[in-house]
Amino acid sequence: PRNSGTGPPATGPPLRDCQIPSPLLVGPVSVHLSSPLSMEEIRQRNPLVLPGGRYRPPDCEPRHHTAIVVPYRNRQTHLRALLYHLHPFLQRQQIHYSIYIVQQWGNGTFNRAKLLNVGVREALRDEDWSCIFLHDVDLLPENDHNTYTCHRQFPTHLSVAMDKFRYRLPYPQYFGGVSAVTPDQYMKMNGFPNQYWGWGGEDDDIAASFNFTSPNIIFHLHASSHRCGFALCLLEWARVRLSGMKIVRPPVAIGHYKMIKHKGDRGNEQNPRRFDLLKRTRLNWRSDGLNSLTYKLLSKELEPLYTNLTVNIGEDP
Ligand code: UDH
Ligand code: NGS
Repeated sequence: PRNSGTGPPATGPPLRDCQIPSPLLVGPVSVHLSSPLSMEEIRQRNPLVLPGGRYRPPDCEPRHHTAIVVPYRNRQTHLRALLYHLHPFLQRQQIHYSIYIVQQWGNGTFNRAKLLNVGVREALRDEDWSCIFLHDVDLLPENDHNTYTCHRQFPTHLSVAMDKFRYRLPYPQYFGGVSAVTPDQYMKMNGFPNQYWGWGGEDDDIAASFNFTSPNIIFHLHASSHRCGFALCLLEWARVRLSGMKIVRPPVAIGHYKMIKHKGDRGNEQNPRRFDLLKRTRLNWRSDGLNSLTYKLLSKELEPLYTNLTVNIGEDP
């Protein structure tokens, strides 16, 4: 059978390649956030999704193989909204994909970037994915022309126009929300930092190149009362740039996302050390990342709509 999981199909005549762009795309979609369906109802609406949240287009050979990695703890309602929305969205794009929820075990301080590292490593154990998406659970794409595929050369930042930032970037170097890398790009930048426990800064460590030609950043940081004095913002380089790459983005009209509103999470309070860490990215990026990642995978379950990885990533030292 064709849809027997990951990897090339075993039997049957060869299929034609999927068309680019997919003829199933509809463009802008309205995203409703009220009372998401149950997991069972979502499963019924997505009959071609296989255990582990895997999918392969049934009638053409996909050109893209994308793993979606979601850092996660205790956001059930958001997770249902994401799955309800993302499965049909990705199927319309005719890509071969799988959704990985990387759940931090325990009540210790949350660590988004470390969970992303775990997700990338575990996803690549399953399959030779050509692209890996790093996806917050509360962001729903609003236009399916925003394809979940990677740029050949450079990391991509997708969530360039979020409703909460009035559909523009909060500051030019913002890299939070939804981004994507190929395995090669990920290796080149030594993955993501493992040392950012709590909220903030880990996305800037990956991509932001703070400088003073960009008053928006300083404005943004002050306006949102983040402690970022003049000297502290003098962060010249982050790992994407240090590893010789730059960031690519879709047009603002296409990179629209709706964010599910919520309060800050317990266990993910602002990290007071983030600015000190950011000042040291240039020194630390080669030694902190993929090559220093340690964790214990506690379970891996193939749920009907996603692969559930529960992981002990240790505690903030
Ligand atoms: N996440 C969880 N559970 C948590 C914390 C974070 O699943 O307890 C995941 C989730 O995928 C979320 C992502 O990590 O989308 C980023 O979390 P975040 O709280 O940093 O970012 P978000 O954009 O919220 O969701 C920002 C508003 C709260 C900030 C308060 C800081 N003053
Ligand atoms: C910056 C944070 C980023 C964060 C962005 C948006 O200030 O991690 O705000 O945050 N950087 C630092 O704190 C150094 S948001 O408005 O979504 O809460 O992603």
